[in-house]
Amino acid sequence: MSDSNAITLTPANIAELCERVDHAQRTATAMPKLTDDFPSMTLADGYAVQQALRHKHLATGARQAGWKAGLTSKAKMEQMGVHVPSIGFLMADMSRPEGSTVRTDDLVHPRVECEVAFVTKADLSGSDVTREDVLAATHFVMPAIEIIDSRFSGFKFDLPSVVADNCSSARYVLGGRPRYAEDIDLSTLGVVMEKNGQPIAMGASAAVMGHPAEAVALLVKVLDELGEKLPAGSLVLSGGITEAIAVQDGDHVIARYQELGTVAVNFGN
Ligand code: 0L1
Ligand code: MG
Repeated sequence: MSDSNAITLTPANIAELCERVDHAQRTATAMPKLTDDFPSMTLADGYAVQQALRHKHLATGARQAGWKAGLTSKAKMEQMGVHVPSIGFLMADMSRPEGSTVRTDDLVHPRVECEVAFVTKADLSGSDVTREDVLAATHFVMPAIEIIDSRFSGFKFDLPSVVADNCSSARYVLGGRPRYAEDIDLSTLGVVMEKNGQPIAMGASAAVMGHPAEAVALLVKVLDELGEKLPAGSLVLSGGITEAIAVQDGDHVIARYQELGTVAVNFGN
């Protein structure tokens, strides 16, 4: 597999893989990694499939809420055996209310991550955007739980396949207390995640590329390579502070953030 920026798939291949991923996501059915059939698939091919999927959602009239950065911590990259962060899109209908119950029957391998969510007030674009640019364009930040769901059987995948699968995006829950970014130290925020009343993962926001705004800057650079920008009013999930924790029917998860309050979600059917 090459990480070259060249698209090698034909438009017909991209359309076929888009349908394959969409079916796996909609029916919660595991599929083999895409590189089993397309071994020379590149990272650019993965993004081409992801963009086709995004356009398919938009064509139905669904609203895009924003984007997410994934695989942003060294621990997460090691856990997943990949070496660069990646991005995915967030549709408004992936959002679930704080304290609600997420259906596990609609998901293949659900796992939860604690993330800082950014809401922007100015457009961000270009290949040289910095952490400072991101902070200046940030309206406020909120605590979030991202529910990721890799659709690959046996949980076996590589970077082009994960990117095509929209970086495992599935659901997200916002909650807690929105704060202006300038009122808190975003690099040292602590978070403790509890599952069924037991602390199960903890970390500090510096785990996300030293500062979560760095992950947002990286996301804008990837968008630039895709010919896109981050419009004002976007929601951005900046990447998991903690490792991803598997969840199942009956689980209750609460993330307790320093300065930002708590976010809770239940899993059931
Ligand atoms: O949100 C993320 O960090 C994306 C993770 C993609 C790989 C996985 O399913 O763990
Ligand atoms: Mg994540």
